Amino acid sequence: MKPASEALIVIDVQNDFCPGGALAVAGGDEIISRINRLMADFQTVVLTQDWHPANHASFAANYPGAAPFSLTQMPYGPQVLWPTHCVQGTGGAAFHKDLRTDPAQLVIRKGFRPEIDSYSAFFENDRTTATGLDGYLRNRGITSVILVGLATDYCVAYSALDAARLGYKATVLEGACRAIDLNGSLAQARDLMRAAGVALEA
Ligand code: VGL
Ligand code: ZN
Repeated sequence: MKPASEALIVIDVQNDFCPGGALAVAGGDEIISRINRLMADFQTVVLTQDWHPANHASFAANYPGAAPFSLTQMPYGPQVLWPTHCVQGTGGAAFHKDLRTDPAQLVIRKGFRPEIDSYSAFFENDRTTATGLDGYLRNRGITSVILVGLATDYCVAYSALDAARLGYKATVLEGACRAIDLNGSLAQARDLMRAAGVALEA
């Protein structure tokens, strides 16, 4: 068993990010059995759930003529326009049926405000609007977070970068993650994580 100061953060293991889903990540379902086993080692397990309203600003479908995976400019910076995914209450937003959810003490939903996306489990994409996860972890004496899930180069990386910025020891278990890898996003995310002091382990 890991010490009480370490938490496992399981990012967005939802149907829409798994094969057959609206924003499928290649091999997204391959990581689930390892994540289930990892949960047993941690006293604190947090799941995140991408949870968008249908009119969400990150959906290409909400911009006439916009192609999925194109880039737009938001007040908070550049934003990829995604295929419609993880709409609140839909099957696509549900956790994959094989993911164990009982061991988790907290589920953080994110991306629920129509006007702003939220890749990170800690802050929305303006990097300042808090989700509350930092307060929860701090109040429970957590100083180290181990991150797994989907996708390595978006929600996992943003969460790991914020964790490091907030002063947590942050480790990404890359073998328990899968990437979207859009226009070099995986290499860029890995470089940023390394530079921020995030430990990248297999
Ligand atoms: C994610 C793109 C859009 C992720 C979520 O979980 O990495 N990526 N929404
Ligand atoms: Zn999303």
